[in-house]
This record gives sequence, C-alpha cells and structure tokens, in this order.
Amino acid sequence: MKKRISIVGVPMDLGQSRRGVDMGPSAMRYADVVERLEKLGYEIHDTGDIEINRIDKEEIQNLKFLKAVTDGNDRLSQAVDKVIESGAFPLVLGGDHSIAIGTLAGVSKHYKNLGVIWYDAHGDLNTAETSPSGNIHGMPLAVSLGIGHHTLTNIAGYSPKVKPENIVMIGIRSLDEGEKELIRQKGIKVYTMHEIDRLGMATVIEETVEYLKSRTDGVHLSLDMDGLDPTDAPGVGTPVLGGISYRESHLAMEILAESEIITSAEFVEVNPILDERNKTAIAAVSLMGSLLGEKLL
Ligand code: 6HN
Ligand code: MN
Ligand code: MN
Ligand code: MN
Repeated sequence: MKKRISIVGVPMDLGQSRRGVDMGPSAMRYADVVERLEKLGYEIHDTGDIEINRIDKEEIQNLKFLKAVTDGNDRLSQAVDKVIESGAFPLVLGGDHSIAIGTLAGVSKHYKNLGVIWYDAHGDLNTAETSPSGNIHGMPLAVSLGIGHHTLTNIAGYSPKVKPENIVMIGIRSLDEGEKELIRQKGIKVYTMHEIDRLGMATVIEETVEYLKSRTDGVHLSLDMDGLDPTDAPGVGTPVLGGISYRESHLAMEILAESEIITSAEFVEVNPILDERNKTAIAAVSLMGSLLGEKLL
C-alpha cells in the first residue's frame, strides 16, 4: 500500500502582528507541495484549510486574539487527530507558529512519549507574564509544556502535551529573559547557533536523533522558517540575522529522513507579503521534499 500524507492548511495570522502569514498555506500549495510529494510515491490528501474566525473583540491582557487563536487551534487539533486515526502522516502548513498548540494537541494523545524538534530562531517559551509582545506565536512551546493560559493549555482536554526532556530546540538565537530561565529550570536540550557553528549540522542532527530515539515513541518536527537565515528565507514576520542556511537545513532534513523517526511535521511562519518571489514558500516545500525522502541522485 502507498504511504499516505494528509495536508492540513492553517491560515492563522492572529498569533502575531504582521498580516499576511495567513496566506502561507496558499503560497506553499502554489510552490507545488502536492506534486512534489506525489513524485516521491506518496498518496496525498489535501484536506483544505482550517477555519479561522477573524473577529475577536475580547481583550485579555498580553494575550492578543486569545479567543480566535484558541478556537482555531481547537479545530486544528481535531483535524490532526483525525488524520492520525486514518493512518496518514499529518503535514500541517501555517500560518504563524501559534498553530503548534493545536497540532501538538492533536498529535500527542496518540503517543506515550512524544518527542518534539523545535527548529526556530526563537524559543516560543513565553507566557503572558514574560512576553514582550503579547503575541501568542511566541508562546506555543510553553503552552505545550502546560505553562500558560488555561484555555490554551487545555485544548483537546489534556495537559501537558510534551515533557521537557523530550524536546530538542535547534537554531535558537533570540530568547527573552523568561524563556532563558524556563530552559534552565526545565533542563531543555538546546542547540543554539553557537553549537551549530561549532559542531556542524550533521553532528547536531545525529545527536538529536540519538537522543530522541531512545526516549520517545514518535517525533513531531515543528519547523519555523525563521530558523533559517533571512537571506534564504526572507518571507517571515520576525527575522533574526545569523541563522541556519538553506543547505544546512536540507542536510538536517535528509538526516531526519534517513533516521525514520519523524511521525508528523508542520512548516510555519511563511508570509508571502514579506517574501521575495515566493522564495520562502519554495524553500519550505523543498525542505518537506527532503524530510520525506527526496534524494539528489
Ligand atoms: N515565532 N520572543 C518574541 C515574542 O514576541 O515572544 C518573538 C517570538 C517569535 C515567535 O517566530 O514563532
Ligand atoms: Mn483520537
Ligand atoms: Mn516560532
Ligand atoms: Mn521564530
């Protein structure tokens, strides 16, 4: 039987303040995500986009658009849950990174010890108390650890979604004070840009695979395109200089493909309004190809 992938689009842009990232799923479809993965021999089912309610009048301190973000993530978690129950691989296309809350809520109930690779310039470990922006896309990893506003942590009716020792963060180069404290307090494994420069991406990913393989029964890849350097991925809302190159990212995806540990994935923060000729969406789709087994020869 052909291996199946179900694509779930999430046109969410309310987790941050720059409009346009809601068009990310369209941009990645336009970059031929379906055709590219079909070529690898998969049966692709594009389930379309999750509905995002754009009207949110509730004002909650330092949690912008809390209700709309909660509702969208609630629907996303149900959609992802269904995909896994159908036996397909869930491939979620964002949208801003707040959607990791819903993806992880739908995925994690199917595993005893879900591993998470957080590929990002940022930690996304803020709470309303520590966030400098009030943007929920800076909070999804904390929420998944059970830390944050209860409407977010309780999506899908259980909490936490992930244990700190099952997380590996890669590409990190911009952390707020509260995030640094949480990383130390929880002992989360982090490869900042310093370790990537020092060890090389091959070693970083090989160590990541080794670490997660022994302790988890499934691994979710949450890939924020701002983990890449802005020269390679300019179409993101919160770019940070000094990032992972396009080539290093391909190498990372290829080693993950060989490892066969990845059981679900999401690609987020593609903002076509800020992009150059769809470059960031094209890069994202190319990385998906490598993650799912595409080879150069
Ligand atoms: N992302 N740490 C900053 C904040 O506002 O909390 C930036 C977060 C960026 C989040 O890129 O997914
Ligand atoms: Mn279920
Ligand atoms: Mn992020
Ligand atoms: Mn980021």
